[in-house]
Amino acid sequence: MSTETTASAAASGNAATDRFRQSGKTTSIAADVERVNLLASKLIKAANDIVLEERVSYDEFNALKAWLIQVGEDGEWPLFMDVWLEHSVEEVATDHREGNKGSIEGPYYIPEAPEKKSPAKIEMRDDEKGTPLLFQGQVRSTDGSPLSNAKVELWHADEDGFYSQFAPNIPEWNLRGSFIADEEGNFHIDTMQPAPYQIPTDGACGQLIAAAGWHAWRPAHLHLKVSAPGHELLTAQLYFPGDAHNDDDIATAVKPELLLEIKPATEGSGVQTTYDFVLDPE
Ligand code: MBD
Ligand code: FE
Repeated sequence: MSTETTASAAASGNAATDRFRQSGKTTSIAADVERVNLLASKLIKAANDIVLEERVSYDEFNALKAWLIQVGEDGEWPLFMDVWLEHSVEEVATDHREGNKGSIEGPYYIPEAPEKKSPAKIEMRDDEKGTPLLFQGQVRSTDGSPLSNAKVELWHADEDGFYSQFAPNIPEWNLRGSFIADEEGNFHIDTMQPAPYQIPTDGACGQLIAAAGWHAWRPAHLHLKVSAPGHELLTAQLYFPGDAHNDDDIATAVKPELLLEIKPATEGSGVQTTYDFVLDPE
């Protein structure tokens, strides 16, 4: 198979790296000398403490150097950062909230997905594989008032665990959409149940996972960004009961409040779930 037809760590990693560079999130903090001094000094001290405590050898030092070089070559810094660090950043950023718990964004969000008015079906292939999933609910403020015309952005992997725009041969906006709720904040989205997701095993992050004897799995998940005027943007993930990796997500991004309740569909085949979001006023 050619590299054009096979998902590879370097292809998805480099796509995520390009996306990040274009995302507008790369604003410099270099003007804040004191803060950079504090954070960089602490990081370097933590690394030196490990070397001294664990008596790290030259072989280990050079293995790390080679591995760090490879992370860059595979474009896997976004993956590494989001899998092993973002959950703590998310915790700090949202611990003041009274409304909905959120979770990490991860490396595969794309802004400005096609907008549709709810009720709607997400973009998918005619022969999209999997179990149809009706995802519905209401968006409210912390005082209980419905947020009319709230926006629910949804993106997730397909039945094979691949994300459009990061794996080859998937239509551009497949399983990605931006849905406008009704006047009562209600949304109704027809999609397909995603599969559990294994982070790429053939790149530098996969090499670390194998070398350390870890596993590469994230439980099946829906990614969401929920927004309404005057309210804080909620970035979240929702999970499916019974998934083998809900308790040992490689990205440490599962919270009990984010577990869905899944029922058989009342119309047609597949399953359905209702999940209400509560946004904090700004
Ligand atoms: C994903 O789909 C994801 O959500 C995260 C956090 C990391 C890698 C792949
Ligand atoms: Fe994901």
